Amino acid sequence: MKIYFATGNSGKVEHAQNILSECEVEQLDVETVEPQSGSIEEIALSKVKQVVEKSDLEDSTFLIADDSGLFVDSLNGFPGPLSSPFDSMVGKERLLDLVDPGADAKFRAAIALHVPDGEDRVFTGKVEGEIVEPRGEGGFGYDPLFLPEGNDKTWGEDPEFKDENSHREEALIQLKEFIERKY
Ligand code: ITT
Repeated sequence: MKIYFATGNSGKVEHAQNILSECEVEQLDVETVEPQSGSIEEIALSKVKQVVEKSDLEDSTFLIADDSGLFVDSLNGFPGPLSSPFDSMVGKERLLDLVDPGADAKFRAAIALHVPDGEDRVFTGKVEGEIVEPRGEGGFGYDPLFLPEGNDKTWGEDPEFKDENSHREEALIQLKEFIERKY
């Protein structure tokens, strides 16, 4: 089975291909407008809907889109769905102007699936941890600032550990189980 992944981030596609090993995952880099919403589930669903409407996809197409972010508990989940603009406009390290090291936070991912013969669905994943002074060069985005619960290395220091224990990994495994059950 072929699944299109609507994203500009090729790392997300590579990760999905590793998990969805029975499928062929192909990147579809179509511009979408992210609605202003506090819900990554809603944003991921909106991304697939926009791509289905915009693209000339066949009726048999399976399509996924991901929305993800870092949610700081004491900031009511900020930056959350605004993680990408906060980093590009202000800089991710500036999160430490808003909270002290040790602040509870979580990474969350939502992956929306469009199927040809049914309702769109969302699969989610979450990893709890805390914000620390940046450590490590690995991973991307906020990885150096995130210390997952039960580990003494940030995701920037230990990207291999992250790969197997991430919010996106959890959502992708649920997606894989759903596809295996239904198709
Ligand atoms: P697409 O929207 O095209 O899929 P993107 O990279 O812009 O790609 P998002 O809109 O989901 O993805 O933005 C998520 C932002 O949250 C991303 O730019 C990072 O700053 C941060 N983020 C999400 N997942 C992350 C992870 O696993 N590690 C580090 N930062 C992450």
